[in-house]
Amino acid sequence: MSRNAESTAFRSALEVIRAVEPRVADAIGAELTDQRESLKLIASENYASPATLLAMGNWFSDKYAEGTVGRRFYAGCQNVDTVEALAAEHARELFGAAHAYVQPHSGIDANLVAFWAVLADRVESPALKKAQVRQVNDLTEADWFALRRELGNQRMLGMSLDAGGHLTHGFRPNISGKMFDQRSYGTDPATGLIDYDRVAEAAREFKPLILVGGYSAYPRKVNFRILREIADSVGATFMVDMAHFAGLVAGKVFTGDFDPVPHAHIVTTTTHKSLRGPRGGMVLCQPELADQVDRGCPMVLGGPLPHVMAAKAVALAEARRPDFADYAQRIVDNAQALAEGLLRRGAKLVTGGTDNHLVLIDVSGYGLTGRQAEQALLDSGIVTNRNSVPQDPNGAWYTSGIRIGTPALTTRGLGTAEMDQTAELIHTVLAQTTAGANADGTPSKAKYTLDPGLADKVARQATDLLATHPLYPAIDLG
Ligand code: DSN
Repeated sequence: MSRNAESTAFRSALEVIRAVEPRVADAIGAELTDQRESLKLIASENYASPATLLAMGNWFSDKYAEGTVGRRFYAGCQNVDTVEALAAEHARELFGAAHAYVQPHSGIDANLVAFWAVLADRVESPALKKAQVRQVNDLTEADWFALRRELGNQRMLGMSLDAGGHLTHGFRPNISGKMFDQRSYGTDPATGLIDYDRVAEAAREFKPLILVGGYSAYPRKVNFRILREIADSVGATFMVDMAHFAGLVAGKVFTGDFDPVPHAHIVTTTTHKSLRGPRGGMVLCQPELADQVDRGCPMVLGGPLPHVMAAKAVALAEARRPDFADYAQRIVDNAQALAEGLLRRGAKLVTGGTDNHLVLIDVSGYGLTGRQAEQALLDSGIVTNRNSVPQDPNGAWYTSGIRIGTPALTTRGLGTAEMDQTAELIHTVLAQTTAGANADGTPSKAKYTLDPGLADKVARQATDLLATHPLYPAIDLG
């Protein structure tokens, strides 16, 4: 496809939008400028391909398609069937999965589908069998009441939030924490690594229905074979949320014990992080859970988003190409170069490095909170997010960490030499930022001082670094 075609497509789209609401067209254009000019180190973000982006902007958005391929509650879904079947096929082939469900709208949706598939399989189905009825509508009021209590009284064991787990793995502010009695496994305070013996001990004591593996801020590989053995030893279903590292699994950087798909009963993911697809979610599972997973809509989802499923099919086809494996390896090479560059300059990193796409800086080493560090970096044109570190004394709002990731910059084509330059920029800003004080003289967790001249200088250096690797080089909006 000619590069000119991409430019024409996006220019024409903006022209059409501008004729109706020019401020939206302007905001879309401004977003491209912002993304082009900022050093994006948010570990969960990426840049989808023009083909993926364009697959979302069309009349598929207008179609209702509740149900599954070939079994819809609406007529006229033959084209939606085509893209949903394609996306599922690409997902199965890419990950070597027995079954793929591509309807979830986001990561939390994917996790809810997975939780309810397990609850339906392990709690609801036996209750229906015991009552000798086929479906919940046939239960007596008393049996239905008892089943609802049982569904709401199940246990989940997942990674603690401050060790890098995710809010949707049973934490109270999220619906998963209101559904499940949750207990967490943390990491070894000395090394920051998962201590599998401690996980096994917690599983033996707590006897969860579901053991959850996966993380959003843990910079190391996880041995899913061991976690599966732990799950089996206590009769738990093993679920892995691979949202952050799905691209590394797809690109065969994580194989064997570190590939969750052959080990877990059920795997969830988003499609827009290291996998580089559209914003959305997906569930992969073993055959025995397939029917329950396919009931995701109407169990927890509304109508599927056919335009996003079309984009998932495109992005998953891209991920099946040989060059995606090279991309995935470069993500990790870049994260390791970034970690080494930071360590060499004296930064303190959780676990002392990384073997995936992310690095967690403990900014207490610079005398800062995560919030102060995040803002100072943003002033300097570097986009990151603050994140808790294990046993964080500053809680989830101020935090003591900065999480940085390389999927997006790797998509732009930056390599290990540029990661060292990036480490220099980050270190310069953090080392030159001073924590501020409240009016009463007590230390502030939010205020800080950074010389604006230095911030501007770093921002210019960041822009220069990015100029060598333009984002969407074929797209000229005029
Ligand atoms: N918001 C995503 C992240 O940044 O990790 C996960 O929900």
